[in-house]
Parts: sequence; structure tokens; C-alpha cells
Amino acid sequence: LQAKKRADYLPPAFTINDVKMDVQLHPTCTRVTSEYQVERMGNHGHALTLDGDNLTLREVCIDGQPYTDYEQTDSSLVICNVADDFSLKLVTEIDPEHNQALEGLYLSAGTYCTQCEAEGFRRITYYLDRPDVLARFEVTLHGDKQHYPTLLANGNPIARGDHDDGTHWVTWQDPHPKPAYLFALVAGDFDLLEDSYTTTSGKPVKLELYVDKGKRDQGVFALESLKRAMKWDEDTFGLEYDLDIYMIVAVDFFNMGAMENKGLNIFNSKFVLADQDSATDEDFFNVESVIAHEYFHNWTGNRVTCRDWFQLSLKEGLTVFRDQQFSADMTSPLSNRIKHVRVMREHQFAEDASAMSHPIRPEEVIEMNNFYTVTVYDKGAEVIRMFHTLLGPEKFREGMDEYFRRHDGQAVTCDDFVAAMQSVTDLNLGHFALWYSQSGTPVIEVTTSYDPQTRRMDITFSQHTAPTADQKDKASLFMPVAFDCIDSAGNHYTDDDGQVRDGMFILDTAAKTLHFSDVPEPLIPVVLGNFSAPAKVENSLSAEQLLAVFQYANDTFNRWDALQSLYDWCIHQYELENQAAVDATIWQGLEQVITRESHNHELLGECLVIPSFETLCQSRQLVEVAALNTARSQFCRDFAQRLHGPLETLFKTLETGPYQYTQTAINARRCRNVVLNHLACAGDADKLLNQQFEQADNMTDSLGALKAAQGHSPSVFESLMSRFEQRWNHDPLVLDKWFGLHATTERTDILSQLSLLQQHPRFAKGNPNRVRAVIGSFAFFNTAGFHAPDGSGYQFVTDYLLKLDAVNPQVAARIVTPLTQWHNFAPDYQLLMKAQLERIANHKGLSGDLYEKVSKSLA
Ligand code: B3K
Ligand code: ZN
Repeated sequence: LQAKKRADYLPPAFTINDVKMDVQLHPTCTRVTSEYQVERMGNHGHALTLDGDNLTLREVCIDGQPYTDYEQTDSSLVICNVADDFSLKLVTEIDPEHNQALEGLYLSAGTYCTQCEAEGFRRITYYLDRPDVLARFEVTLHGDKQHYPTLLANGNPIARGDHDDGTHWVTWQDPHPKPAYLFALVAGDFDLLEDSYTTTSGKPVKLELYVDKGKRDQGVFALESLKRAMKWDEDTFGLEYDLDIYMIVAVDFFNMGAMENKGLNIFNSKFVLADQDSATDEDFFNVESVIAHEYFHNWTGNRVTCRDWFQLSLKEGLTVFRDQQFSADMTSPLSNRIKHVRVMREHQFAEDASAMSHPIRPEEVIEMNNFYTVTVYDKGAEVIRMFHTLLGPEKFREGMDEYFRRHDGQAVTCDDFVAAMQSVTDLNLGHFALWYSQSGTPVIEVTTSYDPQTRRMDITFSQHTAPTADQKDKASLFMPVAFDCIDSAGNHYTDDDGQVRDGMFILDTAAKTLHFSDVPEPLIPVVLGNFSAPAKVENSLSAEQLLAVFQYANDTFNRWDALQSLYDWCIHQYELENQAAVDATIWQGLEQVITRESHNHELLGECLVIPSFETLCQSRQLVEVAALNTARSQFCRDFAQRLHGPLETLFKTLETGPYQYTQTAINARRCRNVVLNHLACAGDADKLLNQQFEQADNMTDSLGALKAAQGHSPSVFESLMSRFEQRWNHDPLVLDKWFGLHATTERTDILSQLSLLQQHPRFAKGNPNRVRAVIGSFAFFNTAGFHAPDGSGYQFVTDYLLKLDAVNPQVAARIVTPLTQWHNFAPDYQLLMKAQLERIANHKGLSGDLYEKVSKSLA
């Protein structure tokens, strides 16, 4: 398998301007007739090479005449001796029912649907399946009227009718030229929610949301979210919707979250269906943010698309940034920022330190589906956020306007985006653009020196990016560093040379020093407010200083972060068996945090969360899993016991009353469930757990009780889990929470538990949501089970992946991720993990997806 390189990009030799498709739906033999207007690009004599995968070719015609001068390979159809302009007609047959990879056209529990990004259209018909070929599509679908009363494709319906044999047909026309990855079709029998939206310029848009029969009420929140997103994009970026109709279809079998097909989004039902009983606050949040994300793609992705797949972050980083800003405006900036920083620290930093390390614009790809990563998406969004920070909101908006002015209707590159931003600012973005090509996580080291005689203080920031698997040499990055400086009494200081402006300075060299004079005592540097750059900070502050940062820093994110660092330091003392270092002043300090902030449920709800095992791994090397996990648990227990009084008092003030979905109520529920977990950890909370489960009138609190019981009260956990199962047996999305809880429970017989879960009547190995809930949760989040010292966890996951790979390589390649991150673990673990990776590498018939990730991590 050969990697493609970014540097090898060539423009297409031909383009296709118009596509007419006729699709006769049939479970095992769907017949696709496509007619293309093809045009030669430039002066050359090459044949026309179309991409195809798993297709049965039945007919080739050129300009209406049967044509035989062509060759077929496994992955292409080469048509020789063609004119400069011609029409090409192809008839192919495909088998949706046996398409378990869920790429191309497939059946999701009886509903026909498609997934074409990145390279799935070639599984429907032969085509120039690359994002820089943009064509107008007209699509006619034929299907059984009784089973598939709804027939959908992109754009507007322009004609429909019945055939004599009980089938019917609908023709859809999409006026906007688009790359094939945005093509979609759906056929099924749904409940429909209808609404409408009028854009600022007065254009009416029909909104249609299609869900499984009987689920109409669970679609209401998604539809409301869509309208909020449409309004927000008009208000914030002046961007209006551009078709007469916007459709969203929820399906059960889906490899990812959702897909932004032009005018016809297809969603994993997990990100559409939500109501008070069955969805947590987090589920509601996710529905709103994914609905918005896909909607925002209409401009950032669809109107302006990517020239080639190496540019994926052009649309994904930008759209994630846009959805994050939207969510912050709809809910709360602080908890949003913390949520996204957790993703960076838990997952992106880990990816950047692994063999899969790649820049947000990758250089080499074997299987494109492997690059829909936290790096391209989330680090990509952090890079866009830095533009926003550096330029300020007004200039950023100007830059966006210019980007659309220049590139509407085009397929462009990340460089084009940077150039549009550059055109509105005097700041030289040349150096900044290194973020697109350099991988790895930069570390900012903060060192201080204080001279009591002269009362002068220097604070030096040095940056360093360690070599990564894909790239040895690293240069200094251009980083906006939000900065504040306090003394132990909370006074704020400014630097002598005024390098810090509006609370920020630029670190663009290997090191920079800030000077302070007339300083009464050593100052405390407060660095990277609001996570102003995707970097790690090494700032050796003492426990007292961290508590002072919490008390006095201007930036709330810094305050939260100070406690995270404090917990990390404490857990490290436990690892060193030096518990005594976590002394009375620290416990008192933490007690004051709780009592002083007891009214601030949002801040406290986040501050009382102890860093996850995954986050802790990122500030350690060659992690001794069992030792770290034990140290973390011991610290959690001491935390819960030492602070039991104030936690209990706080808990009592957090009576949340009847369910409401408002930010205040969400914050209170969040805080309450975080505290409940500590109370359960302290022991003796069985009554409380039962009570909360009993009385909960919403899923957040039911699940909060289950999670708190999970690690701390096995018998309560068992009994509540079986009641939960009985109540929710009919609802697969809710049952996924139950599967996930079982799979993440740390117990010695976890592997037999996992086998039982797989035999559960509701488990379906062809459904990615089920597989992720059981196997994915175990591999990603069951620390003790996955990293069992005898290697049994690794082996279990590997056994499963080898079977899954034959069916759904995309999902298999995602779940293998934790194994590929072996570098960060102690040698004994490394050996066991690598042994399983070797097994995968030697497996016959391995997919390109798994091959790419596994071979890289063994190289
Ligand atoms: N663009 C899609 C992701 C497609 C993934 C293909 N393996 C969803 C999104 O980012 O909005
Ligand atoms: Zn996206």
C-alpha cells in the first residue's frame, strides 16, 4: 500500500461539469446509471481515469454510442482515446445490503443511506472522486413506494411520479456545483418534523427532520438547535443558507457523528434524538453542537471546499472553531473552553506524542479516513482560534469575509485561508503559518529569578517541541501567550518593557524574558490564560502559589487550571509515596475553594473534577499504569474523606428541583453529580445513591447516580444497573450508556463481563454505536482492564479488532488508537502492546486503515 504525498498534488486532467444519475434501489443489486459531461483540462493526451471500488460495470457509452476502448482495474476504470468534450454514460451495479463498511450506499436497519466523504462515492459509481472536481448533480431515485415512501437527494425536488409496479420515483436537482463527497441519497419510511426559517434577507427555507417512526418528540430539540445555528451564523458571520430546503435524516448505523452533504445532512441518531428522560445535559449539548457543526459546513466546507484531502483542516478546523464559538454563546464560555481543553490534553497531546503524530495539514496519507483526527479537527480549531486571538474578532470577521469573497465556489488550500487572513492585517502571519506544517506539542518552560537586593524579577519563557515520529527537526512556533502576574496577596504587575499588551505577549523565538522592577517578593507567573495556544506549560509553582493563582488570577480558565496542576502535583506525591507532602495547608486551601465558591456552581463543578488518568499520562513519561492508577484513586479517596464536610454541605445546597434545561440548572446538576461522586468515594453513600436514582426526573441525574456507584459501591451499582436495563431495554441509544458503564467498570472478571455484553440481545456487531459503547469504551477508558499487567486486555481488544476489520475497517482503525500509543507506557506494558500490534500487522487480508496505523506504530 502506497502513501500519497501532499507535495505530489496535480490538478485533474479532466473535469466533470454535469452529472445525471438514475438509481434503481434494490437491496442486493442497485442499478446506477450515470451520465457525465466530461471536459479535458489543458493540453495533454491522457486517457480518462475514473475511481471505482467494488462496482460491477454493465455498460459504457460515449456520446450515446456503446464504447469498448477501456480497461478496468480493482480501483479504476481507464477510458482511452477520448475527445476533449464528451458525454459519458456508465451503468454499474452495487450491493447495499452487504455493505457493512458503511461507506458508499448501504442499508441502515432497512433505510438506504450514503456516506461518501472522503472517498465513498467511488463505491456507488465510477467517478473523478476528488474534492477539486465540482459538478451540478441531478438525481432520480426509484424505489418501492410502500417500504420507501421517502426518497431524498441533495437540493430541491423537481419531479416525481409512480411506476405501474408499485414503485415510485423522485428527481432532485442541486443547483450548486459540488464535489462528489457531498453527494447523498436516502430512502426510507420516517416520521417527519417540519418547520421553516426565514433568512435575514427574507428568503424562506423549509426545514425537515426525518427520524425513525415513533421518535418525533425526540427530534424537537435538534430542530430548534438548527434554527439557533442558522441565526447565529447570520449574526456572527453574515452567512445565510442558500437552498430552499434543508433536510436532516437520523440513522442508526453510522461510522461517525454526522455528515454535511449539501442540503441533506445524514446524522448518527445519537446526535439528533434527545429528550429529558433519555438524554443527559451532555447529550443535549452534543446534539446542538453537531447540528450546528454540520450546518456551518454549508459555507466552510461546501461553498468553499478543499482542493485535496491534505487540506481537510481547512474545513474541519475552521468549522470546529465556529461550532465551539456558537456553543459558547448558547451555553457558557468557561465550561466550553474547559471541555475542549480536556479533549486536547487527553487525546490530541497523546496523538501528537504517538507514531500517528501529524501536522494539522498532513504530509502523507494511505487511508484518508484515518486522518479525521483530534489533530486535524481540534488542534486545527485551536490554530483558527489563535488567528482570532491575534487579529481580534473584527479583523477575524473581515478576514472571513475576504476568504468567501475570494473563494466562494472554489476548492482551495489552507494557504489560501492564511492569505485571506493576511490581507486584512499588518501582522506578518508567515511565521505563524508553521502551525500548519509542524507536528508535535510545544512545551513552554517558565523559569524565574528574583533578586531581593535590587527588587528585580525576570521571568523567562522558553519553548521546545520534541521530535515526533513523522518529523525530527522542530522550529520555534509563533504563539500568543496570555499572561498575568501576581504576588501572594493578589496584586497584579506589569512588565517594564510593555511586551505584555492587553494581557498577552507573543512568543516567537526560542526564549523570551520579561522584566519587572520594584517587586516586593517573587512573583507568580500566570500563563496561557484561556489556553491561548495548544501547548503544554511547565511552570514549577508550589502548592501555595497554585492556590494563590486560583484565588487571584484574572482569567477564570487559569484559576481552574491552577487546581488541575495542584491535583496533578498531589497525585505525583502519592506516586512517590510521599503523601505527607500534601499537608494541612493544602487541604485547608481546597476547603476554602469549596466554601468561598459555593455559589459558583459552574466553576466549582469543573474545579472539583480530578484530572483523568489520560490527562495525567501527558505530564508523565513511561507511565507505570497500575502505580499511577492507584495513586490517583488514593488521592481521590483522601480528597473525598478530608473534604467530606464541605462537600456534604455543598451537596445539600444543590437541590435542583424539577428538571429544566437552562444553563443555571445544568451547572447545578453538573456540580451536584461531581460532588455525589466524591461522597460515594468517601464511602457510606449508598442511601444517597439509591435516593438520587429513585427520584431523578432526568437522565443526567440517573446516570450521575450510576457513575458514582460504579467505582465505589459495587452492590448498589449492580442493582441500579439491572433496573436501568429493564427500564431502557427498548432504547438502543440509552442502552449504549449502560453498555459503556459495564465496559468501563474496573473489576477482575471484566473480560467475561465483556463477553456477556456481546451476547446481550441488543448488542449488534454491525452497529458502530454498540461496538464503540462496549469495545471502544473498554479500550479507551477502562484503565485497569485494558492495561491488565498480563496483557489480557490488549489481547481481548486485538482479537475483537481482527474480526471487526473484515467488516468495518474504519471503526476498527479508530478503536486501535490506544494500542498505538504504547510509547508513553513503562517497558513491560510496551512489550505487551507491541506484541498485539505485531499480531495485527501479520494478519492476512488486513485493511489499509489498520495497516497504516499499525505499521506506523511498529516502525
Ligand atoms: N465531514 C464529516 C466527517 C467525514 C468522515 C469521513 N470518514 C463530518 C464532519 O466533520 O462534519
Ligand atoms: Zn466537520
